[in-house]
Amino acid sequence: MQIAIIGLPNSTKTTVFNALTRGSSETTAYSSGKFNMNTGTVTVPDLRVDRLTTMFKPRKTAYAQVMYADISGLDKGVGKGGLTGSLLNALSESDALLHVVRGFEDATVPHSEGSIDPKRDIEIVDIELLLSDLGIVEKRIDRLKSELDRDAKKPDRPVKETELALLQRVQAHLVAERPLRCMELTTAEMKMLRNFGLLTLKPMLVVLNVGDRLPPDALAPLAYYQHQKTTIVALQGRLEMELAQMSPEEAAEFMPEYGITELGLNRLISVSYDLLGLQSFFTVGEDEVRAWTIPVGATAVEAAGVIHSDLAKGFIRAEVVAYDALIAAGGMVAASQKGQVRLEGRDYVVQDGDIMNIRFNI
Ligand SMILES: Nc1nc2c(ncn2[C@@H]2O[C@H](COP(=O)(O)OP(=O)(O)OP(=O)(O)O)[C@@H](O)[C@H]2O)c(=O)[nH]1
Ligand SMILES: [Mg+2]
Repeated sequence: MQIAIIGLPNSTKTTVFNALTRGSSETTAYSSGKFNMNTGTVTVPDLRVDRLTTMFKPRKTAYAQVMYADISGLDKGVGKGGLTGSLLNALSESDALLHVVRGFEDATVPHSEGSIDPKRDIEIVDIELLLSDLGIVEKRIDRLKSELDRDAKKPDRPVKETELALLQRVQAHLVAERPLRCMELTTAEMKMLRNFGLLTLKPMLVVLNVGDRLPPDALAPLAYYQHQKTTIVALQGRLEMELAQMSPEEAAEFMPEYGITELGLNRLISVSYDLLGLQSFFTVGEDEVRAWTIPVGATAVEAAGVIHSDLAKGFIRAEVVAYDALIAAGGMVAASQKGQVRLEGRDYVVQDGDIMNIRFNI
């Protein structure tokens, strides 16, 4: 799972990336404008994993992880012929976009548009993404049309006609400047569009870097931005980066000084996890307590496959107990005595927080 960080030059993308990944990539007041990509893996904090660790005292604890990619070089104008090359590839291959917008004044940090205006900046990048999608869709429409003209009697004609009709709907949606994630699509249509790597179809999270002070109404100017599946989070970028680069003890000491009780980036990480439509199930034992990532709707056999392909191949049954039931019972044996541990088959739809033990045979 990869989330690509995008935004105008100098919009503080690398700062947010460093905050998320506890990294120390160079942040500069002058944008290089060149394409470059850095990736980092982020642990998803989860109180449930902490409580399971207390309960089972395993030798090892493993949290869910998400990869973030810091991408530079997305500038107004590069999209005149659509985003191209390595930049477009990197964006199309990601599962979601994290769009960083600058919302603070600082005379020492130049702004590519010459003034601070988050609403305008969001629109510049949004239009860029829309144009890129429109370019891809129109190229495909032209091609389908000429194929349909040429081979009037080919057996795959109905399939192509269906695709053409869908793409024309998609085109109209984009021309109306609406991102594709707001479009009503059936599962079959989603599948048809999946291979195009369309950018506005991806879930998007907007991060407003409010700078060194967090006003209580920080998000008010962006209230209009209510696209479906878009969440806006305010973050004190540089402060969060600096705290993330400290040891947890040091950070805990500094946080009261800045009047914050919880790292903003922890919330940001959880929000992006939800945004991706992801959820966790857990495996527990003396050896390891571990969170595994699956999409919402995944079945028991799919979940088994995330652990190891052999578990999916030789799947017999899953022993399942809900997180809350296990905590309430106080332990596995007690949960079992209360009849809370169920046996489920391969098609069981896994629920967020299920604790699973896969029985298999190979
Ligand atoms: N005052 C202030 N400055 C910040 C804050 N966050 C980032 N900056 C500064 O903004 C400048 C740009 O930050 P970067 O993170 O390098 O921006 P970027 O979007 O990665 O830039 P490019 O990759 O070059 O396009 C740097 O000089 C940062 O120190 C903040 O919260 N407050
Ligand atoms: Mg950068």
